[in-house]
Amino acid sequence: MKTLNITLGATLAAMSFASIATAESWDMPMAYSATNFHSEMGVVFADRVRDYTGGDIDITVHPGGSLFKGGEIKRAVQTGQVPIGERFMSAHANEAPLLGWDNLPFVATTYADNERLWAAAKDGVNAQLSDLNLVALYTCPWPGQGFYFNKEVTSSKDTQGVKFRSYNTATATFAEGLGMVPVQVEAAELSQALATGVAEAFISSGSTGYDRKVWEQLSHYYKVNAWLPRNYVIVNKGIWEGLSADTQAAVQKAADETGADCAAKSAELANWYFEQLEANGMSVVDAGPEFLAELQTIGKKMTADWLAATGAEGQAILDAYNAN
Ligand code: PCA
Repeated sequence: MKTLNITLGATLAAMSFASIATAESWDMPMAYSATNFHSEMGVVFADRVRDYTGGDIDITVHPGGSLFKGGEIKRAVQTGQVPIGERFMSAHANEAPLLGWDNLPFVATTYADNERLWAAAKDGVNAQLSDLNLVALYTCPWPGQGFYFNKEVTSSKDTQGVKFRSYNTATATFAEGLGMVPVQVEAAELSQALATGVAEAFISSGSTGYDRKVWEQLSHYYKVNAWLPRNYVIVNKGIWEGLSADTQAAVQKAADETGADCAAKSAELANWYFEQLEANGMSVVDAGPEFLAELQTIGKKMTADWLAATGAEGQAILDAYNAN
């Protein structure tokens, strides 16, 4: 009996040594505030990964650009400074144009259409990410994009010279088309940019306006629903490929479930955000016909620019989307 106990004890010690040896702690920088649904879902993802890998991968989420700023997260993951991180996908379209698939105005304006467009874009996007030493685990859409201003706007005659916070090159193009002056600012720094006058307008969902309490400076939100851009959780390709097939499957299961939950949460919250903006004194209305017509004209140019940058690959995505 004693021998058996000793053997058993030694086996348990070896087993726990083995699990300590393979357990990994991963820091996961995220760009948006801790209470934003993307960040909350990042924590759900981390919990699921811990659960499904039996504790082998222990992810700590760092929201709000606290570990790396939004603009630094992709490079940090690419270079392995951190194994995993979350970022706004179309912010990287200047480097890899296909990643702007979700930033095409008025092409996919519902969650269902955004999902269909992603289905058409996914393989090409994943191939570009692989070239960048990245693997996407899940993506999650923001609610539809509209315009924030500090005054009533009925057409581009009201927007000339306005300092406009953009979040990628495509939104800078939009701003220029409206005679505005773009300045790129991370969401985490948006309140400060508005308070100091660096920016006085921007395009985003109700979500970011709510997170940043923009009613303190701004008065009008114009619903446009121009597109539903996505965040993605990306992992360093070398680190990913170093995981066992079982661990990869467990992490991917966590990712698939979290991506679906996150999209559902986004849809559920979309109107709630508008209610909060209104409750805090903002006017939240549909963009007027003149303004909308101008946005549609600029939008066509933005899609043409994207097709020029992505060539046959971009066209194939749109063709596949339109054929469905
Ligand atoms: N909020 C993010 C990106 C899209 C959105 O709705 C932002 O404004 O930075």
